[in-house]
Amino acid sequence: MKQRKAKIVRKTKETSISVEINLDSSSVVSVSTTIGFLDHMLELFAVHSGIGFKIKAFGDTNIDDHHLVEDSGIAIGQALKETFGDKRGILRYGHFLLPMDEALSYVALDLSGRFYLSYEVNIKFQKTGFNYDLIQEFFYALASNAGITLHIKMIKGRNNHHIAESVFKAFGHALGRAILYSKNKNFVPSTKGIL
Ligand SMILES: [Mn+2]
Repeated sequence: MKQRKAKIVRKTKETSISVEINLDSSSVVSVSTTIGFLDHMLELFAVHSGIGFKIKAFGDTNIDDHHLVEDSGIAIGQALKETFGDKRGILRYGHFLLPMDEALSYVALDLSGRFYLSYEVNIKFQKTGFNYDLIQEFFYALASNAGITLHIKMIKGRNNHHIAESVFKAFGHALGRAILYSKNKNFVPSTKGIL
């Protein structure tokens, strides 16, 4: 069977991003965005989803991290959409409840082709370090470009880093399940016959 892979190169005046995704190979994970925290989260996502994932990104982080985080989400979403293809034979749905020490998050998703984001993650504002508010921007950009119905809910948590990890890992596991092949490889998993 043909491998489901895609490469997206996206350049604007603000950022420059190259993303490669291979749903059928987990052998390559390479992450470099110049934002240490984003690298950490994307690596967790990639390893826990079990997909092949490469990203090289840089941009106007002298302003702040907003453009680069959002544009990375856009490029990853575009690459995912291309790898999904006609979604023939896949499970389509995935969900996962993931503990990270005291933090616990739940992600449920549908590779429906329709975008929806429900994001209920209560991360406290902190003055220094990564702006955790951007995580929502990232998932909005990713899900809207990939056509994913995505529900992300933090059940509990205290430490911001742990909460963020639980969200990215849960997303990885949920996506890793949705892209798996079902028993009937010729079946598009919709009563409409198309996704
Ligand atoms: Mn960590």
